[in-house]
Amino acid sequence: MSVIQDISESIQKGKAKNAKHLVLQALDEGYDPKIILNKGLLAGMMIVGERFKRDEVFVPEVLVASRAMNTGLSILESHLVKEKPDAFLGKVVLGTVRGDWHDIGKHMVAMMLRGAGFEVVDIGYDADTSAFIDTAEAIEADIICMSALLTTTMPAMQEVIDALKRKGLRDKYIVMIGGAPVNQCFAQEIDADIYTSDAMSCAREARKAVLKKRGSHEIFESEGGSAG
Ligand code: B12
Repeated sequence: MSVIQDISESIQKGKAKNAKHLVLQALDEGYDPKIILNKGLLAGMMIVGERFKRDEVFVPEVLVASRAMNTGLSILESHLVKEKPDAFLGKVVLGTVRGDWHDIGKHMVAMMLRGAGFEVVDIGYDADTSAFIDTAEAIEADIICMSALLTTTMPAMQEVIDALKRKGLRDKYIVMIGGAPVNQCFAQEIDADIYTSDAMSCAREARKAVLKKRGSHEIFESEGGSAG
């Protein structure tokens, strides 16, 4: 069995220490960090997700798997985002919305945003409306990024946007949303500025958006993307 399969197994079994050692071993063996992420860590997490869906494993098992996943992810961070960003792009407040504990995707988004040159203030999971707005005001953020993994917590994204409107702050911030159940249609419905489906495109669209807001004439056509 390859070290990549071992990594997937370690996530499925929720063995955080093993995950850490195996990720280091895979890096030593010269594996591309993206392969380690996609075919090792995420593949393992997806298998856990399928078992969870079929009621073969329950919240405690998924929780330990998530911890192992986040441990592996933290080792990979500096390898995934190697290049030093050429410029400081701006500040982002990032959190998973109220009622929602899912934070693996959020960690990946934070990683990619930092790699792109943003300062990211991560307000964690189960973050309420005031945490997003107060933090954005306090650090003079450019972007508010919200993550949700449950259909039942998606409305909390709208609450943040509605509160921004009530306070007369809506146009001050670029609002980005994401997470598996979120889509472009929902982004339009709640008046978010940008939806993207993954962490890489989140960083790319965030970069485009701040530069556009500042009136930069940089040309981005060659980068593609799925901005809303
Ligand atoms: C791990 C997990 C948990 C863990 C979370 C631990 C943690 N630290 O994150 C625990 C055990 C706590 C958990 C609990 C629950 N979970 Co859960 N969980 C999952 C699981 C297996 C994996 C999620 C994950 O990490 N995916 C991997 C990451 C990398 O993907 P991602 O989050 O989508 O992120 C990517 C993109 O979406 C995007 N992105 C994410 N955020 C953002 C933000 C922005 C701004 C942008 C632009 C992009 C972006 O970029 C990321 C990387 O590319 C999923 C199943 C699945 N296959 O997804 C179920 C799942 C999400 N859970 C589910 C459910 C039902 C629950 C519970 C209600 C179960 C229960 N009965 O208690 C509870 C709710 C607890 C709560 N209040 O939140 C359902 C949700 C169904 C729904 N549509 O509402 C799922 C889909 C499982 C299922 N098939 O039934 N869960």
